[in-house]
Amino acid sequence: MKPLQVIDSHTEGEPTRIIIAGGPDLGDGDMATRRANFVRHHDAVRRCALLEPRGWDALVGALLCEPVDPACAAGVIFFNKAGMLSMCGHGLMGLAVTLAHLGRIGPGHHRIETPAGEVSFELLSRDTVKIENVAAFRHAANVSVDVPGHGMVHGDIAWGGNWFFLTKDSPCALEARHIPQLTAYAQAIQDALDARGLGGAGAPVDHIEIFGPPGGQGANARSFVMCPGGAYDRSPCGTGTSAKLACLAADGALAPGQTWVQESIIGSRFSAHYRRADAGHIIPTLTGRAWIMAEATLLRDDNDPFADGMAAG
Ligand code: PYC
Repeated sequence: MKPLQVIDSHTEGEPTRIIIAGGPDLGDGDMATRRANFVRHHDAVRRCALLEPRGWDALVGALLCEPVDPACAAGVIFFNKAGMLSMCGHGLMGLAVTLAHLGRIGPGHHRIETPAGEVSFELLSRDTVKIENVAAFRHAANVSVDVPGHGMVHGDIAWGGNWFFLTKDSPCALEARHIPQLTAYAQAIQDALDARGLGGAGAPVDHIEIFGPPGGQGANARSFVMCPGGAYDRSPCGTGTSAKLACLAADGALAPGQTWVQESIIGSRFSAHYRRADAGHIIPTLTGRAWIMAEATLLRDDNDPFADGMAAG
């Protein structure tokens, strides 16, 4: 493995590490094909970049790729400590400020290829990004799941670029001091969903999103999002906010163009709205802020027993 050149950013508190050079050659297929190649042959790159001792629990990774369509600004494959992500809203905002930092784009509209499809964004300033996500939709409403230790939990299953189970049932207030309790609760829901094989369109639901009242003025709701592998999203989660918009749209609770402000568990926010698409789907638009934190080269020594990351990290 070559040294990995990375740029670290955070989006409303949630970190993204983008591999800008030294990553594997995945061929010239579309991003879904390259992701399959990445999983099959190069998972050590994901582990090396994200797991301890070089990374940490919350870190989301991204591999910058040449796009198939040269009119796109880039292609990208997102991943985290547990495996691959189809899309990542906060990561896309981090990618936008990273491309600007590298001088590859200026303010204005740009398109990015992802495994979930093409996403566009507008760089509004050096730290503010508005993204138009892939189509989102609600797959199932008011699903009841028996969660050991918690009883029946009710929620919706929706796609926002990843699969989410969204619930308003919570054992405690959505406050940062309750993060360990919320994580254990979300994991219990995830285990119950897995045990029942509940998912959407043949894929497992692997993100749990819990809702409660907002903590501050001007927001509509606060959310706690647990990502695959058990880390919680410090941002309001772009694909999770998209899934929420799809549920609100399906319930007739939010009109097209109407603003929805979603808070994260640490109080950071995305502002969002949607337009209608075909087949009852919606196209979500999300605005948030991201900042560059570091430029680094990750080195890997074959004699290092943790060269490819620690299994527990
Ligand atoms: O912002 O979509 C998102 C996301 C997914 C996982 C972590 N963040």
